[in-house]
This record gives sequence, C-alpha cells and structure tokens, in this order.
Amino acid sequence: MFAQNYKLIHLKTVNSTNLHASALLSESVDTEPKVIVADFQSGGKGQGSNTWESEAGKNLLLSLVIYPDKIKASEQFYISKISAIAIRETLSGLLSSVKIKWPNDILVKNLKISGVLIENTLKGNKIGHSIIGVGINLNQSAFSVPATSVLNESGKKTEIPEVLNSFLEIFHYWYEIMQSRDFAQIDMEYYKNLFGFQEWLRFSWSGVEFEGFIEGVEPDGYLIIKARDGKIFKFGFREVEFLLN
Ligand code: BT5
Repeated sequence: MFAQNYKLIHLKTVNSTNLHASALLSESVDTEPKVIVADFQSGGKGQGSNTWESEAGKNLLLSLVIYPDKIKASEQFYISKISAIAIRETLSGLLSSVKIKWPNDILVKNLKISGVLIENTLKGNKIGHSIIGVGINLNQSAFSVPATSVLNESGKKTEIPEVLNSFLEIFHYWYEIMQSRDFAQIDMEYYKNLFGFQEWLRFSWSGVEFEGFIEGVEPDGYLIIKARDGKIFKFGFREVEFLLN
C-alpha cells in the first residue's frame, strides 16, 4: 500500500521526473501533493548542468510536489534538510553508517548513494510549491562516477516499491514536523547525521585545498567552516568541495 498523502504517478520512461513535475504544474491549478516515479530517465538532472545516472528499472527515481505553506522563503533550506533526513532514515533501515553530506547528498562510507535536486518557486516571501527530486541507488552495481548502492553495500536486492513506500511515510512524518515549525527537532536530526560535523576534513575552495572544521549550518543553508588559523568561512551551495577519497 502506498502512503496515502501523495497521489502516485508512475511512468516507465521520462526525460526527468523534475521536468515532468514542472510541466504538470504549468498545465494545472490543482494543489494535490504528488509523487512522480519513473523506471528510467533519459535526461536525469543534478544541480546546474550535472546529470544523474541510473540504469532502467534498477533504482528509485522520484519527484515529490508539495505545497509547504507554513514555510517562509527564508526558511526554504528546511525542505532540503527534511528531504535528506527522510532519505537517510529510509536507507538506514537497509544499511548502517548512512550520513548526510551538506547540503543534501547521502553518503555511505564516503560514497554517494543518493542525491536530491530541489526546485522551489517563491510567492513573495512564501513558498508556492516545491519539487523535490530524489535519486536513490538501489540495485545498480556499476557506476561511471564514484558511487554506491544498497546492492553494493549489503549484497541484497531491494524491492523499489517498498523503498518508495517507506520513504513517503518517513518524508511525510518530517514534513508535518516542518509544517508545525518545530525546526529545533529537524536541526537536531540533521546535525546528528551530518557527515563531518565538528570534525576536521579536507576541502577545496576555488582550487585551493585547506583543512577545515565544520562548525554548523546557518538557517539559510550556508556551511560554516573554521580554518586551521581560526578564520571562519561561510560557503553557499557548490562554493566549496569536500575532498573525500
Ligand atoms: C544531485 O545533483 O545529486 C541531484 C540528483 C537528483 C536526481 C533525481 S532523480 C529523480 C529526479 N529527477 C531528476 O532529473 N533529478 C532528480 P548533484 O549534487 O549535482 O550531483 C550530481 C553528480 O553526482 C553528477 O555530476 C555525478 O558526478 C554524480 N552522480 C551522477 N549519478 C549518480 C548516481 N547515480 N549516484 C551517485 N552519484 C551520481
């Protein structure tokens, strides 16, 4: 049984579930929360011009369309946080040591197992709708980039509909917490599972490598890193790269 809170649209093939979601939003005025799931994407998207790789029928590929009307534009990073928290929690039912890498990648043993692409539209200082694109590597064993999957980590094949159902239930639990504006609970869960939180790691910024200590994440999503000389830096999305391997 699928979580009842989201209308399910299942497609065999699509360019990108996020693009399909935006096309649906431009055609209709209905505000029913939805989840678009695809077996295969011919043009899976990452941030900017990045692409998302997934063999047909092997992994979970979805876009949620939600209307978080209690969240201000300045609080939109909470949508990223709950998405990452929900994916991490879903995967932690199957694997151990699943971490959130700022801002919202999911890692197992330093390798990416899931990525999130969030596209929000703003209405004044509110969020109109949010498209949350999620790719979770389940049954694929070989990738063209450093990556892992549930199969590679556990040796077990997983049923995609079961993982979908579990993700939707867990996501909805955190969505309600966000809508009730209990941000402290979300922050606690995010920090508890944040990769490298309050640890020294290596980073690269504009081609310069440095060691930094993750102090935290600002409410607007900026990552705060302390350098060895004690200087504090604030980085926006994609401004700093973690040197993992
Ligand atoms: C992301 O972007 O991680 C967001 C990925 C979101 C994918 C979902 S699938 C359903 C929905 N519909 C879409 O069209 N997209 C969403 P980014 O942080 O830019 O990371 C992309 C980078 O991750 C690529 O440039 C590769 O280096 C790497 N990558 C690509 N496919 C991967 C995979 N399956 N597993 C791990 N890493 C991958």
